[in-house]
Order: sequence, then structure tokens, then C-alpha cells
Amino acid sequence: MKKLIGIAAVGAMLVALTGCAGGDDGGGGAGGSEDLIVGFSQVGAESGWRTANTKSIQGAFEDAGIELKFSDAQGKQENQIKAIRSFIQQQVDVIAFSPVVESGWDTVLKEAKDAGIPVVLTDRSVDSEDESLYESFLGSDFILEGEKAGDWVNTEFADADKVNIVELQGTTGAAPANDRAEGFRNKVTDPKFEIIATQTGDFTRAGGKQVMEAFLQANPDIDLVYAHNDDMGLGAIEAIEAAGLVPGEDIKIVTVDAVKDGMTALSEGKINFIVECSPLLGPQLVEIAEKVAAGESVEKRIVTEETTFTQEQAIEALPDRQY
Ligand code: GYE
Repeated sequence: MKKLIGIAAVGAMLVALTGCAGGDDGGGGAGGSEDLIVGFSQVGAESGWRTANTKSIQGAFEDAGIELKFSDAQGKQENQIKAIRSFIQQQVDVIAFSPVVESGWDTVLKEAKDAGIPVVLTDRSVDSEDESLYESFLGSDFILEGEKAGDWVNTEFADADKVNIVELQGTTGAAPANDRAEGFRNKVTDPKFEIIATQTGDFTRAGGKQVMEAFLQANPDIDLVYAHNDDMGLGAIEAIEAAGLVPGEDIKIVTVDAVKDGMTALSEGKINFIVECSPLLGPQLVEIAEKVAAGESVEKRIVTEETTFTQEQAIEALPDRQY
């Protein structure tokens, strides 16, 4: 045991020495990446997407040898504000966070700015008018995702006379809930489409199931479920099956995310179409954090590239799906 501790101590000394040598070379600006400390406030653990996102971020910072102070907000904005204030107090080099909801960030973002700590938004955006409050926003175009779902609906129901749609919305006030609702409505404009019910299922499977049960009880004639994420779609499948109906046939389902469980349901024909939203933001977030810490300029908006999946495409993609 003693010997082990000895080896660890020598190792630590070597790391310290290497760190110093790097600093003496003067190449790394304010110290190399190995000196950086990044504070990250995550939304919570509400969905398969979120689990994959957390894994991607933690793994990428670990691979880069950058210390990540990770804080889980458990779906509450007040927890995120507390975490950000604590990061400011600890004088981290960069603060990154995925805002639970879009509004109400100006005060705490100003506090970070006044403390000279750059902030990077990841996954979800804020509605602050002063864009100098953050360096960059890395994430998907949620309006486009809603539009892609809407495009599919137009094609799928091209020959229908009347289509009754129910919508399972994401967390109230969250950017992906606001924007996926908006994008869908931009496309689903034909008067034959009617959104007969819309309610939040909070991006969770349990929420999707519960809301879908209520929808089914109140509406005997539902043609389509539009769920803002796979998890709520998976919850809706349970409710539809429990009501003695066949998901994907009696009631069509379109969702957003393309996590493994969603893709499996799509491959089985229980979901009919999925718009991809990639959670693998870790490596790009590391890159942005390194740059802003070194005082380099970064793109204000970095949009994630993503695709869509039909049943056949899901069957093909599933074996290689990482999350
Ligand atoms: O679609 C959903 C998650 O913000 C893009 O949050 C993310 C969304 C994702 O809970 O599954």
C-alpha cells in the first residue's frame, strides 16, 4: 500500500513538473488545458437523450484532461442559478450550462460577466436580448426539428381528409418545447389537420404515458401523436397499448431525438418517424471551452448536424447506435 502511495506521489510530482514546463514555454496562453476548470450545470436526468448527453460531456472533458465540476439541476432553474453562482465563487475558468427554461437568466449571466468568467450555452438557449452575456451557443435547431416532423406529417397524411393530432410537449418554457411546437405549426397548416389536445409530459416517459392516457379517455378518435421527444412517445405507446389499440397503426407516432429505445420502437413499427437530435455535444463543448478560456473568438452559434429516420433507416442504423 505504502509503495502504491509512493508511486502515486511521484506521478503527481511529474504531472506538476510537466505542467510547469508547459507554462514556461509560454505557448498555452493562460496555462494549458490541463490547468482549466470548467463548471457545468446539467438540466437533470429526465430522458435517454439527457443520459447520453451527460455521458458525452463527462467523457470528453475526461479525455481532454480538463477538470469538470458537474452539477445536476434536477430540472429546476433555481438549482442552476445556485450552481452558476457557486461556480463564480469558485472562480472556475469557464461556465457551461444547458438552461432548463429559456427565460430569467439575465441577472446571473451578468454576475458571471462581471466576474470575467466566459459562459457557453449548450443544448438549450436563453432568450436574453444581450448576446454579450454568453460566448457561444452549441446545440440543435429545434424549430427545424419541429418542421421536419411537420414535413413528414404532410407526406404521411397526404390523402387524408381529416387528421386529429395530439401533442406531447416538452418541459414548459424550455427552448426545445417552445421551438418544436412552433416548427411543427409552421408546416402543419392545412385545415384538415387539427391539434385537438396539447399538454406537457415534461420530456419523461412517465409524463408521456400519463398525459396520453388522459388524451385517450377524452378523445375517441386520435390519428397522430406528435411527441417532442422519444421518451414521451414511448410512454404514449404504453398508454395506447393499454387502451387496446396498436401504436404505429391505429395511431401514428412521430417523435424527436432518435435514442436507442426510440429507434428500437421505430424499427418495430410502433413509432413511425423520428427526427434526430444529437446529444453528443461533449467534444465540441471541450473545444469551445478551451478556446474561450484562451481568449480566442468562437462562433456565436454552432448548429448540430442531424438527420431523420424512417423504419427502414432505423433498422439499418440500430446496430451501430451508441446511445
Ligand atoms: O430532446 C429531450 C431532453 O434539450 C434537446 O431535452 C434536449 C431535450 C431532448 O429531455 O429528450
